[in-house]
Amino acid sequence: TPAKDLTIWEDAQKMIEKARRDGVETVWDRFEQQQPGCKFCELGLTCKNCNMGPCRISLKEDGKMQRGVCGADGDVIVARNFGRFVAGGSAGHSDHGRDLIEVLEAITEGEAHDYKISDEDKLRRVSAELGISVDNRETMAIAKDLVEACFADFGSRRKELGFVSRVPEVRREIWKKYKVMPRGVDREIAEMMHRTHMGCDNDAVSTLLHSAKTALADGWGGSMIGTELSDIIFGVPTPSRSQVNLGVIKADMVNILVHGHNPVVSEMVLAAARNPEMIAQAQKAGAEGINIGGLCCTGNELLGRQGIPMAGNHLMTELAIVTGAVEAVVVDYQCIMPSMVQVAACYHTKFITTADKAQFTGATHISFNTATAADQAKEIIEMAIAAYALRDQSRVEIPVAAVDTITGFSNEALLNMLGGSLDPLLDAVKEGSIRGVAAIVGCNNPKFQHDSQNVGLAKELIKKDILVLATGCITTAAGKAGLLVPEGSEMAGPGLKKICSALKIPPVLHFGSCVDNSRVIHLCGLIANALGVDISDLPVWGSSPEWYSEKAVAIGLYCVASGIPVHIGTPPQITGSKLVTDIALNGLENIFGAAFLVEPDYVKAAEKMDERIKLKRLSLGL
Ligand code: BF8
Repeated sequence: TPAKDLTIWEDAQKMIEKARRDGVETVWDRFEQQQPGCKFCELGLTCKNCNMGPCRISLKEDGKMQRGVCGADGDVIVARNFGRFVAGGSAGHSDHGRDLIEVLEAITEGEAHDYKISDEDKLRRVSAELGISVDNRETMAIAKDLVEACFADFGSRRKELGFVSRVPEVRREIWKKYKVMPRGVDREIAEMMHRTHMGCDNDAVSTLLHSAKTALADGWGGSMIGTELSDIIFGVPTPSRSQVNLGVIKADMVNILVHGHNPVVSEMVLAAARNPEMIAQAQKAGAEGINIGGLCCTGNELLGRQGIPMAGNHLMTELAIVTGAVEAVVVDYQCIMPSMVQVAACYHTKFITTADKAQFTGATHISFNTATAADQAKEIIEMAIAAYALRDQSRVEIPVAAVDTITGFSNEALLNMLGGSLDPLLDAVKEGSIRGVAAIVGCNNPKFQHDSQNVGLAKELIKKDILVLATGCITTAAGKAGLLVPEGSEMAGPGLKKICSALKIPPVLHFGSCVDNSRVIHLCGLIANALGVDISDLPVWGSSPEWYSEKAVAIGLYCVASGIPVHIGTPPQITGSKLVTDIALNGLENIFGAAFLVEPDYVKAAEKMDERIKLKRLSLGL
């Protein structure tokens, strides 16, 4: 397949061609090798939950293979598989959130000298929200209570999660009615595993409702804790200028790319790279200095808080190494292709893992520990500097020049920009300059031409005066397309263009990493409360056109259960069950006032999203 059919970007096309010349296998090669996929799996009709099987259910109605050995039918099997998929995604986000509680705990115990509380105001604000007394109390005493409150949200001691207080009352009533009020984060995930063990929840509807509950525990629990504690420890994102694409890799520098999700490692690597002693070492090795670039969501964390440029999104991660100019890729966890080890081995690149729960055979592992973080980060930088000496400059190709962006929005930054109140935003929505808001969650999937849907949908939506919030891997795509600078509003409709010019903001606002979709649901809660309505009454959408991960489905489901309809470009593996598919596309609307829309064509998707926005505006009397 010609590279131009695989991706819309010049930097990616050139690197795919170079990979082919260099004999490097990429995600697209492996995708092709996997075709055709297994139909039973695609439909969700395989079950491997016990050893009487594995089983598969036939769609032919000839009486054979209509049930697994245990007797489960296709609906039950599809629902069980989907439930475990959601549990996997929720576990990923939430375990990330828990890691931040542990860092905050270590700070309060004086065991993490390299970390600090960067935003005391936010610590106090969030703690007060969770019912912790903050008046006349020392910062560390409050932080200790916050640590306990957050840990409690993971167990089964509480009746409901702390941040559920941010959810409009009417929505909470719906959750109570359908028994999906999330309790402990770990509890819902463990219960999902229990329910889907052979012989437990054998009713698709019941399993799906618990899937929603598990996802809500992620969104309003694990993810929200992850976001809020990251802000407290590393600072609340504020808009700043930066750059994106493979052009952020510099031929004359020691290039280190951070990849994964948790800022706990990448922030330390960044701090070490700024250390004059390290820079001097790099210069001694013949480089101009040390350059840090981001990949995927930990890239988003650094981009939002520190303005560190973004080298690429999910499908760019292998290609970044193919430039031949990357000394080290430092990873923590999630969305890191195991193939990175093999790609790195084709060049002089060190592939360094840091999380004991995400180890890769063939990688250099540094068991990262908050007590020794700065020293370990220094060790990583030294490895990269040593690798620089091994770089073969004749194999270096940096395909394009970097593109400018303004990134790092957050609810706080937004409020600040609006002068401290949501009113100007609400007024813009009321008068129709901004007709609605859509949050696009990144991801790439080789099932689509890379980023074609992400960019296409964002452009269609802003044309219709729908403000776009970008999280995760769409950030890089939007940046490359010129949508993350105020001038990008030239591509927007007249209303949105007017607002963007007045506020000097881009038509697509970078709202952080995937965990930061908690900012999006929080914002929706704030807007709904300000208008005195439910979240499902708002002219809002979530979308993940090129989604691939379990986490993306967890996000989609917690948005839907919170009242935000969600567009996805491909269905999850549920289409083998008419019942489950119908619930996802329609039934959820009756329960939560929002459901999924599956539409692989971004133009049609934007039209359908727009239709609903029109209806919602009408019912709000706008
Ligand atoms: O959490 S957008 S490909 S990197 S899953 Fe992964 Fe998707 Fe990127 Fe971040 Ni989110």
